Amino acid sequence: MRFENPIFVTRSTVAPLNHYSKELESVWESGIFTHNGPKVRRFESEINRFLGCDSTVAVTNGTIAIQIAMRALDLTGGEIITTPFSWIATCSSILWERCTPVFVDIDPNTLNIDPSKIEAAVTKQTRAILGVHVFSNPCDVVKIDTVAKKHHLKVIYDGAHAFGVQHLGRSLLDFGDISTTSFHATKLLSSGEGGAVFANGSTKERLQSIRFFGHDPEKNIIDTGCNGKMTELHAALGLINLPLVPSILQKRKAIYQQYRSILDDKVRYQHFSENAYNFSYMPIILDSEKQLLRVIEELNANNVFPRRYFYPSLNTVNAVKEYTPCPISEDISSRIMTLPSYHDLDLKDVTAIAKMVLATL
Ligand code: T4K
Repeated sequence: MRFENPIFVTRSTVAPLNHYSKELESVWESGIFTHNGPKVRRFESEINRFLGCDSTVAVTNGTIAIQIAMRALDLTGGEIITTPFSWIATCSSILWERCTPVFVDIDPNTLNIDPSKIEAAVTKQTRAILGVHVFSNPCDVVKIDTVAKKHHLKVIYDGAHAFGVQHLGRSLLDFGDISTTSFHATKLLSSGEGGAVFANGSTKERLQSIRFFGHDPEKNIIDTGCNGKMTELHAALGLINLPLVPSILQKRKAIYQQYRSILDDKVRYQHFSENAYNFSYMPIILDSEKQLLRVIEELNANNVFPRRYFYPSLNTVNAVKEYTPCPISEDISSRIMTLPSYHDLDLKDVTAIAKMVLATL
């Protein structure tokens, strides 16, 4: 069966257009489009309420979120221990901040940075650990925290995928010195482009200042900032989409279960705890890259477009000057892909896609 219309890896879930126009009326009335206006402040407090925290600082996107986090912790110029299995933004943010990424290989089951290998990578220049909750699967935050404390390192978690996940009794985005997330159009919660940094106390105040040219609330210049402000238009989109998150979570879980019920043990999956996962991605691990490419070719021929998240392994990209072997990440990267999953994807279509994969295997 060939789908008439293309099925992409994901599709933005958005509230009806008239909800957006309604939300925008007050923006048009006030003429306030940016500078942490009422929509951004309400978006932050609604996220706090949703996640059960008080730490949200909305920013332009999930990439600037990581960069602002690094600035707020004064990491510029240091070595940052990180994972090679992520989107390029994790690594490019480190390079953009004139830091050196030091790659530590991943656990082949969780697909997150292997905490037992971190300590061996610590040097006198190490300033921080930057972990990624891959596909929303929580890093081993307890072990990472222990190593960080022992060596006086800062911890940042890139939680671009991890919105809505609760772990050890609180929001997964409330761990580390700073956590970050993304509200890109492809994410569980979309504001078109957008992101947030999460921290408490003086770190939160510093993040608020850095995103706004280094101003304090009275507009005195107290820091070297940048322009990382979310606009009122993006916050308005985030606000109308936030109430959809519980039903998106439910639907994505149903899609995940449907794929697994058909693919069964014919492919491998990321290991995760069902209570701390948001099912926003549907990663499957094949036996080899050759098999993976065959499956992709077959799906493409049927108008289905999965994505190779994440490929290539970041320790191998040109921008990274020194190659450090990370055999597990390089191997997984070569044979993992994510299948289509989004709110209005019909379970019948999921069944058909899963059967196409099976047929190719
Ligand atoms: N850290 C991690 C671990 C990340 O995964 C990311 C981003 C970041 C940091 C940085 O966050 P941001 O700075 O992006 O906020 C996508 C996203 O651009 C990117 O946000 C995401 N991770 C990455 C994993 O995936 P592409 O290049 O795969 O997107 P694209 O344009 O191919 O879109 C995929 C499908 O989504 C399309 O086929 C259709 C659908 N789509 C796409 C867009 C742009 C929509 O339905 N609406 C849209 O507006 O990167």
